[in-house]
Amino acid sequence: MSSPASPTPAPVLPALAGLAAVLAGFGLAELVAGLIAPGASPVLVVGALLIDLAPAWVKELVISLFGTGDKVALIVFIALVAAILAALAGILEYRRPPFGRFVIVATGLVALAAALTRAGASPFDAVPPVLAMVVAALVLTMLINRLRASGAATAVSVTPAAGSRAALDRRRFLAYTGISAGVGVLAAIGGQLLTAGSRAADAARALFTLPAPHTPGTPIPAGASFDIDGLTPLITPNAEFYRIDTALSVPRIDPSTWTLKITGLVENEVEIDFAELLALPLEESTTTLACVSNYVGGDLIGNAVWLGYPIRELLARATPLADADMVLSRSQDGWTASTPLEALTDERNSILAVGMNGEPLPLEHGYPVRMVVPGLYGYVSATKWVTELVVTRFDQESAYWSTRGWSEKGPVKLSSRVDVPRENATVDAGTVTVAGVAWSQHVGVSAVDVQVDDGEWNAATLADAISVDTWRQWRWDWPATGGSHTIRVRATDADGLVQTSKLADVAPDGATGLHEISVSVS
Ligand SMILES: Nc1nc2c(c(=O)[nH]1)N[C@H]1C(S)=C(S)[C@@H](COP(=O)(O)O)O[C@H]1N2
Ligand SMILES: [Mo]
Repeated sequence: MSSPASPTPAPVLPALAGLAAVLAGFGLAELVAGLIAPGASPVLVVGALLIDLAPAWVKELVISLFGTGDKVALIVFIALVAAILAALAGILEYRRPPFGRFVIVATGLVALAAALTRAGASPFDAVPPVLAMVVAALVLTMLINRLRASGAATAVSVTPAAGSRAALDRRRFLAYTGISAGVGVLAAIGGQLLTAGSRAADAARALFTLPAPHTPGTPIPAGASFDIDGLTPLITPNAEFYRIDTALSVPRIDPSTWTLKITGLVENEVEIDFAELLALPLEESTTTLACVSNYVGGDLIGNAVWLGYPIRELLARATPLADADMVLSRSQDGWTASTPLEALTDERNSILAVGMNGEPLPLEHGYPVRMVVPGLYGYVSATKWVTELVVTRFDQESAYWSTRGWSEKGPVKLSSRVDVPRENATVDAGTVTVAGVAWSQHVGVSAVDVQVDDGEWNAATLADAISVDTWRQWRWDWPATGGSHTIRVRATDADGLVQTSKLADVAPDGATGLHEISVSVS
């Protein structure tokens, strides 16, 4: 028989063995993470590492492709890479042992490094990746040995007895492979259930009743919103509020353990706990929050009624030294933002927020406490899960995104958006309502103009302003005639600055350009 000395089956079976081994290791690691080290699951720590390593252009690309589905996209990406490495490990282990195990150990070491370098990592966080690595390597060795036994049998299957033994070995191999993969999947599901169910933060938030505001916010004028189908609501419901952050698993802080420290260039260090914060005279204010990654016409912007305490008052207790010019705020998971000290001490409503639209902050929007600063993009001001304010100087410290290609200061740029009609809508000739929002946080919008094709600019009607810190709705009745048209919007701020038509990318400090939509009129 012309059987080769070392039979080489199609790479499918070794690849399957690799996948099953990695699933088993990964699943058990998820289960153990759920039991002893929530947040240290290998997928999450590797994801967090990738997020931290991504330069500005990658973040921008991912957000432009997937929007707030960026985290799902990242997990799918990690799963794909892991599957490719697993298949490769299986094939290598079959052809050139122990190189398959080397691939697994190398990948495991990356996960281990990722787990131990996270902010606030504990030694327990080493357990899930080490377990994943050991289990995957053992299962891989076991499965490949099975496969080799069946392959060896195939190679000499000259007699019917040897042939049926080969078939039996192959069935055994497939059964063990299936069992390994199945155990892995079940363990991973168990781990997910554990992490979702047993969290002090969820329970505390569910029981927490928001205190009534000591100072109610400026009432929202009746004329602040138009009743137009498809127009963005003036106040964004919490469930629809955009979410952008680097936290792959939402930090869950038990409020009874939460404190905020004010340190750095101050005369007195200040520390305050959650009960003390809630006992202070809380104020309500409506502020629009925007992300620097919001492209022209995009929806990474929202407006909410926040309940919180002025940061200026807490900073006054700490008394910043004369040479300080920045506050580096830090979140529980180690993210940082650099806010000009002045934006936190001047008269604007810069707050430590505990409430959002009449509810405790949702977990993903920073529960129990976040910052909200009118006029600055979120990446330099809106720290969620905030636990420390370091009073410092721009020439001494840099924040998370400033070290990744984004500008260290980020005032929100004057902008406007058309919501109605929708892009590419078909409308009937006659009077068509064109409407949208415009914003220039902390300066205020004074006018909005609309242009059809290359015609005149027409003044839109502005809804009443809540304050200079919120977006304003606008509307314009368009006498629409048949054909295809382009509608373009442009805002002017309270200082008379007209929104530029010059295109700028979102990096490094926010997009510019005019939003335009195409419609056909029939
Ligand atoms: N802890 C933490 N806070 C954060 C971020 C983050 O990654 N981590 N992202 C910031 C960015 S870039 C923005 S735009 C806002 C978004 O707040 P939201 O998710 O509540 O809309 O949060 C800011 N606060
Ligand atoms: Mo952002």
